[in-house]
Amino acid sequence: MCATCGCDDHSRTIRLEEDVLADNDRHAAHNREMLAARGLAAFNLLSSPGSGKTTLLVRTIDDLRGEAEFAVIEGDQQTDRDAERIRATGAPAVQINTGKGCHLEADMIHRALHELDDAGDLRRNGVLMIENVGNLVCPAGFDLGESARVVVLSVTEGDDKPLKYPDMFRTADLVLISKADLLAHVEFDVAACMSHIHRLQPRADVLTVSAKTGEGLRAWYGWLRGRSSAALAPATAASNMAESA
Ligand SMILES: Nc1nc2c(ncn2[C@@H]2O[C@H](COP(=O)(O)OP(=O)(O)O)[C@@H](O)[C@H]2O)c(=O)[nH]1
Ligand SMILES: [Mg+2]
Repeated sequence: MCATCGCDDHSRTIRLEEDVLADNDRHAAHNREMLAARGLAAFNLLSSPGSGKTTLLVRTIDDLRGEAEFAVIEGDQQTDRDAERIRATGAPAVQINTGKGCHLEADMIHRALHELDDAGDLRRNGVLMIENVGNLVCPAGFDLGESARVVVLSVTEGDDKPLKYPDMFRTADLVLISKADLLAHVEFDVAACMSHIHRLQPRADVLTVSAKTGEGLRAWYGWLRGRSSAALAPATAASNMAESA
């Protein structure tokens, strides 16, 4: 009997967790090789449900049309509603339903990559967007082989979320504070939120955006270009951006 939590075999639980994560890391490394071989930049979008990930992806694909070739992997517990929203833009999308699972794992991404590849949808030097399952806890622990992690936090969720879900924000390369058009209607202190984020991850970039009004999207596209130089050519950027703010 484990003295810490009273379970039958605590050490076995920890060993199993370590095995699962080590196995995931092996698949993630393989995904990274596969993406690098094709010159693809891959972004893992993480957030709680409803923060605006799919809406932002749809607008990004529309605004950067002609500049970048996007492919999308959608993670959800059930339904292919988000993949359908992406396909409506003309971009290819593979839906992964995790069922009882609360996060995407690297081997799921590996299978989805092959599905996209077999269909001829993994364009050389393109951009792969991975929308993770809405959850601020579990997805933080699973490397998918992405180039960078983008955590989306909407202003309706409260500025204290980085403090409550530190693992998620500690692994962020970029935090998008979304639904900025609602700032006038909710109590959300952007400066305080940024300070919480930077205490956890000093190197994280933070941008305030609204997929509805277009506020901050120029900076988001600039960040994407910086992280996927082969895929997004700055020379054609200005003509394709529909910044309204
Ligand atoms: N006001 C406002 N609503 C938004 C914005 N982005 C998304 N939404 C709304 O938020 C809800 C959830 O959006 P969705 O993209 O499905 O979130 P996801 O679950 O993170 O993919 C929908 O009702 C969207 O219309 C935004 O920038 N401003
Ligand atoms: Mg979604």
